[in-house]
Amino acid sequence: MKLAIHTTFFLLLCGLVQAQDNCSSALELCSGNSSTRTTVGTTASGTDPVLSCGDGTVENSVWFKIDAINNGTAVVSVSNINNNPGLAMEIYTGTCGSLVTTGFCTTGSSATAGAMSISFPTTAATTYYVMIDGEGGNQESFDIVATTPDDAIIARPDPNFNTNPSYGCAPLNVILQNSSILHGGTNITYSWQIDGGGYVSASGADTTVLFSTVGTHGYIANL
Ligand SMILES: [Ca+2]
Repeated sequence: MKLAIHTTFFLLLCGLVQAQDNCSSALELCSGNSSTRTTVGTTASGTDPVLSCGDGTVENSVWFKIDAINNGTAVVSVSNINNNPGLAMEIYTGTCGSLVTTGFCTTGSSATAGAMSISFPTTAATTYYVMIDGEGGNQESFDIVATTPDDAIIARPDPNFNTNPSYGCAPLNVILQNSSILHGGTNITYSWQIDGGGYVSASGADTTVLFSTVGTHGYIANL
């Protein structure tokens, strides 16, 4: 008798991003993970750096950060800016309270089709802080996303795994071989769900399962 192995995936990383009022609580922009945020109700902080463009005054900042994993290019795009004077955006390095501008600063409003974007070079293992500020105290929601054309910033893994063997006689030991491609990140854990049961944590990226019953079996890998 043969066992047929059926594989499926489920992947979860990069939780919802929530904009934060202060640099110290800036939340990660994971590549390609678009989020709707707002400057409504946010404030300026004494630790906010100088705004180098637009009205030059920080009024109601919200904070994000981007972790570079390679030298390359990062792009931060903000859209759905419905008001005028709209929003300003600047990119910094360093640590909160003593940030240094990268020199990249721009503004966007309803007069710029509701969009603004900055493309900047990254250095591996560097954290970049992104400040979004309401021009003239403008309070409104916006969409923000960071992307990279060359694997420069932290991103979701590309999930994949192989089954070895994919069929055989019962009882059958099957190695679930993880072959996911990671794009940065820390504390990554792996777990497996077999035939709709509970998730079982793996000690590493791979795991071995003994199948005793004949039929088609399903796996879900959770990163
Ligand atoms: Ca703020």
